Amino acid sequence: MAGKQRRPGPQQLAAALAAGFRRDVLEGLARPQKALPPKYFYDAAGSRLFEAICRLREYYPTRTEVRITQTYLSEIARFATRGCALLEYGTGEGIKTRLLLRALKPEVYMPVDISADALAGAVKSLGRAFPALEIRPIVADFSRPLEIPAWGRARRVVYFPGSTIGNLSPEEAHAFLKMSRAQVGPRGAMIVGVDLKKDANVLHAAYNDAKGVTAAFNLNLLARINRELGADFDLRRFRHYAFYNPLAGRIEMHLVSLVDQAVDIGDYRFFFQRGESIHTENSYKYTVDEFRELAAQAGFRSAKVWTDARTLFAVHGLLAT
Ligand code: AVJ
Repeated sequence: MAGKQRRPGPQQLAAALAAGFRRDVLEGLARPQKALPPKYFYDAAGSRLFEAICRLREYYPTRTEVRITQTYLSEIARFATRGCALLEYGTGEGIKTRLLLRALKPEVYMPVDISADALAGAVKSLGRAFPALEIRPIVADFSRPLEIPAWGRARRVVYFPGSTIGNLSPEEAHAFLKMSRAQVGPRGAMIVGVDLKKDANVLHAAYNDAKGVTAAFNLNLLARINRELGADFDLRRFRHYAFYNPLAGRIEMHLVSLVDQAVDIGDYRFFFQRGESIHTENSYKYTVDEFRELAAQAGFRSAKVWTDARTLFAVHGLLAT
């Protein structure tokens, strides 16, 4: 890295991210509809709980996307082109990425993640599995505009699996796709995993599992605020609540206060009425055509769509237009 460029070191980055967390929490809880950004679910405990969610019988997206990727791997690799420069948003839990890396043999692989720890772990294990692969991890919050330092000369492809795009509102997803389109350039491509609209009962079960793992995942956000910001949330006084909102086309997750209560975060005190909620996540679902339209407005043509036999999940192959 050139000495002239002012890039923050790991310590500065960690401090900036901690300050961002605090600001986002205080700002979110000050709103009339209290809300917290879902990107903060994934501390070490939250990442473990999310991995447990992915193994749940009710939670179909992960295993369905893995199956689609396995089934159509050679087609997907042909679509993206062997030897491309691959940028992934998020580090994922590995299986899909490993399949793709083995089939694609990218010139360079650049995982982008907000968590330096998650990135370091991924780089270590991927480095062992793919000793010849050049890996350039990028610690960054991809929900904001970011610059990718060095792509090389190969064709640019963005991989965005896991239906993470569902966490964004359609307007935010549009902006995000446009940013990705600018990054990959005129010959670029994108592979995006998108959860499909379906029977609301199936969706409901996926976010209200019988073992309560999703509830624990949701409540861990309050535990994290206690741990990192010294707050005094009593987790027994909040309950996980998730439902499908058919008009908006999204699952909403909330934490509902079971009593009138006050919570302190440092010098700030927040009041909760019995029944009042903190909105913690949206998970938008798109039909194939809806997502095609969204991509088209951002300068992409959905050239390929791979789905499973039960049409639970879609993997879109987008080409720059
Ligand atoms: C990682 C955003 C795709 O929305 O299904 C799982 C997160 N939340 N269970 C999703 C999640 C509750 C997940 N995404």
